[in-house]
Order: sequence, then C-alpha cells, then structure tokens
Amino acid sequence: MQLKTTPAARSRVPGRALILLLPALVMIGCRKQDAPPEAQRHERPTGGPTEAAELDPMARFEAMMLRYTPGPHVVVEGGLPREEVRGSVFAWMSREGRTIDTPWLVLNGQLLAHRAPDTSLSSRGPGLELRRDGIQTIIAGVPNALALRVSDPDGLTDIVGFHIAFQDYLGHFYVPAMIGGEVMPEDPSDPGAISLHFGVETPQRPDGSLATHEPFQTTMYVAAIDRARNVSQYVTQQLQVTPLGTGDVEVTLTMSQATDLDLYVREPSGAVVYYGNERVANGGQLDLDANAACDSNMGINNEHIFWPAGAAPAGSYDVMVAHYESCVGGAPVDYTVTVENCGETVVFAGRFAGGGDAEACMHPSNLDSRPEWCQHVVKFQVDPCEDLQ
Ligand SMILES: [Ca+2]
Ligand SMILES: [Ca+2]
Repeated sequence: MQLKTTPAARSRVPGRALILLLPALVMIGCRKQDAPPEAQRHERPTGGPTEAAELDPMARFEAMMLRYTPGPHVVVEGGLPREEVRGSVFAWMSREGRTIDTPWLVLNGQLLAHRAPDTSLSSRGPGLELRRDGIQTIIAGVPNALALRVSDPDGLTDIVGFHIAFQDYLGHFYVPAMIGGEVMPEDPSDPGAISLHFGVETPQRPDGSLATHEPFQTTMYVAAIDRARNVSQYVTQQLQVTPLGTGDVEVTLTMSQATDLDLYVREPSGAVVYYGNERVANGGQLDLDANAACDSNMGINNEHIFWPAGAAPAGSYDVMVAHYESCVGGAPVDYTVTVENCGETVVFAGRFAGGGDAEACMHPSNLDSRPEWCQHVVKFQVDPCEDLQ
C-alpha cells in the first residue's frame, strides 16, 4: 500500500488556518430536471422572452438568460439524486455578455456598473445572515455557493433581490429573488435559507493583476432588498482566491466537509494522476490535495488536476473519487467534480458516508470496482482543443 505523502501544494496554501464550509451545490431544489446525457454547450435561445410560469424548467432558464442580458452570468441547471453518482450530469455552466471588466460571476446576476447601494435603516427592511462561518476558498473556474438566511418583517415575499459586491472590484451584481423560482427557497422546511452561486473566472486581483502563486483574499458583500427598496445590512464573507495551474483540461473536486476524499483522473495512456502519482510525463498533474490523511491541507476541501495548455492527450479520460478516510467521524460528505474540457465546464455531484477505504481507487485494476469507497464519476473525451483565444 502506498502511503500518503505531503502534497506539493502544501507550501502554497496555509492549511490549518482555513475553515472552508462550502454549501452543498446539490441543494438547488427548484431546478431538478432530467440531466442531459453528456456535457453540452448551452445554446442561446433565439426567440423572445416567454412567460416563465408556462414553460418547462429548461425553457424557463433560457427565458431568464434573455432577461438578464447583458451582463455576465453563470447558468447552473440539472441535478440528480445524490446516490446516482455514476454518469450523473449534475449541472453545467455557461456565461456570456460582459459589460464591466470583472472576473466575478454570479448565477442569474446582472452586473451593474455603479456601486452597490448603502444600507437603509428601516425597521421594515430585510434581515440577512450567513449560515456558515469561516473563510471560503475559491478556485478559478469552479462554482461556489454562499449559504445565507433571509428574513423580512413583511414576510419573505417582500424580498425582491440581493446586491452582491466584491471589495475593490468594479460594479456590483443584482440577483432577483423570485419565490419558488430562481433563488428561494432552498429548503421547504427552512424557507429563509438560500444559496447564492458564484465564482471567479480567473484569479485576478482588483488591480487587474493575475495571482499566479500566492493566494490572495477579498471580501464578498451581500445585502437583501425589499419591495420598498429597503436594503439590509451587508453581510461579509471573506474569500481566499487560490491560484492553481490552468490548461485545456482541468478537473476539480470540492467536498462539503474537511475530510479526506481523493481525486483520480486516468488519462488515455492508462496513467492515473492522483496523490500517489502527482505528475505524469506529459505535464498532467495534481497540484492540490486536501485533507491528506486528516493531517495536511486541512479545510481546503478542493483537489485539482490539470493538463497545461496543449498537453492533454486526445482520447478518453476517467474521473474517480475515493473516500480515503473520514475526518468527520463517518458523517456524510457531499462532493462535486467540475470538469473543464476545452472551454466547456460540467459539474457532477456525489456523496460518501462512513469510514472510507484508503486503497479503494489506488490500483488501476480496482478503479470502478469499489463503488462504496471509489466512485467512478464520469468518462469524458478530449479532442484536440480548438483555439481558445
Ligand atoms: Ca420589508
Ligand atoms: Ca485528499
């Protein structure tokens, strides 16, 4: 058996100080629908906006996309039962339309050029609080969620939207809150619980410079707004943007708990990139391994494997996630796997519970044969990427 070693990324990421509590992306209750069979490019609809209530979920999203143009946005759709990991396409993202130069993206958010409005001190105004504590680690190109709880003395239906700003970045985002529709509710038993989905396209600082080695921090501000235009107090979430290698092919694992899951990618040659084989000859490498043996890089909760531009061999890739060891007493852990393949991004979801098994995915012959501790998340095909500019 191969013992876990200190990950290469350790020196770059201050591990123990971080507590990343990433809300489960699988909680998009109002958007369940049959998943598309494979990663697909999201097509812009050609017709005009249509009455959303009469449409199926897919058409409703497309109508929304029209409504929020212009402005960058991320579209996250789909969702399968958490147990249905095998081949489950959970969601995919699409973005288009830019009006201001910001690397940030907010699901269904319209990017506005002016600064976010000040808090208004009204007793009838909405209330807003974070549902999780701690710094949130952000990796470029990977969706994140901010878990919030919203309230209003006039009832939840009085809330019409949210303002979201990132400190020292231009403009701010506005996300409409439509009950039973776009943001709320996340959980019928907790109707004030919402998640705002966001991400950063590149690890770009407010001055436009790109972080290439050291992580940097920024602050995310969120306020709720009601029909009378009362603006709640801003809640603040500290974000740590962690630069990682980039390329035509990237696979990122995100877990909901500080526990030891491991990411494996088998490339067309049969070589497997994982913590025991961090780099292969063509440049494919694991540059972030979280919670290794419950002792190293704790709380990062992301793993990342990439092939530098032009290095990813054409052919078939398999992504596996292993439950190496539970660091949380066997409590369930939800995970997502984000696959970026020649400019297309697809997100998959799964769950483990129990204690784990260190060797489940370790040997190529074991891959795909131990579903309780080693889950085969997706097989995808890489063709030579077209010029991505
Ligand atoms: Ca109100
Ligand atoms: Ca790990």
